[in-house]
Amino acid sequence: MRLFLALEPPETLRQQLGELAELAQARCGGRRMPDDSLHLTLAFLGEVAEERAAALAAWVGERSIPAGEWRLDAWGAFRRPGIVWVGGQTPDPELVRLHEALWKELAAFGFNHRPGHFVPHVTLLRRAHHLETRGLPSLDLVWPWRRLSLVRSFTEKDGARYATLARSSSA
Ligand code: 2AM
Repeated sequence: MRLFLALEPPETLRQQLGELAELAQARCGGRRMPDDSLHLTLAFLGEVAEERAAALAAWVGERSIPAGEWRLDAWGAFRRPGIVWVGGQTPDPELVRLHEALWKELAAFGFNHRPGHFVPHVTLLRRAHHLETRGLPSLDLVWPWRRLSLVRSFTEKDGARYATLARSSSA
């Protein structure tokens, strides 16, 4: 099964992000992420066998992560898959630390972190036709995060669907 570690937004923020996704879609086209799928990926694990997935779920369920706040103040786009996202103007240092600490621990499960620059972001649109985000409203949102989620991704005909398999306890 395809798994990743993520932060899930608090409900009020989820709604705000959904409204931004609607505005962005009107301007950029493409497919809007359903509100209940909005998330920040901290570590993408790819295909994981069932037994290892159960061990990962237990590991997530038994731990906590330090609490933090992520400031969302920038629109961005990834050209190749046509992604429009919201995130920070610079990668948030606390999230970068968390991302690095998680990958160190994941090594104990035999996962290797493929080198690549970590850009914390929330994907709002996929397959956008225009990647121009100028003219969209300026952002200043705060995402208070407390818990880590282990999420499974299912591929369906109209896009990916996600199911949360485990959550860490509150810090
Ligand atoms: P995206 O939203 O930028 O596409 C489930 O697919 C989650 O894992 C999404 O947040 C997706 O990021 C991310 N993801 C998918 N493939 C990935 C990869 N090869 N490396 C890092 N993140 C990936």
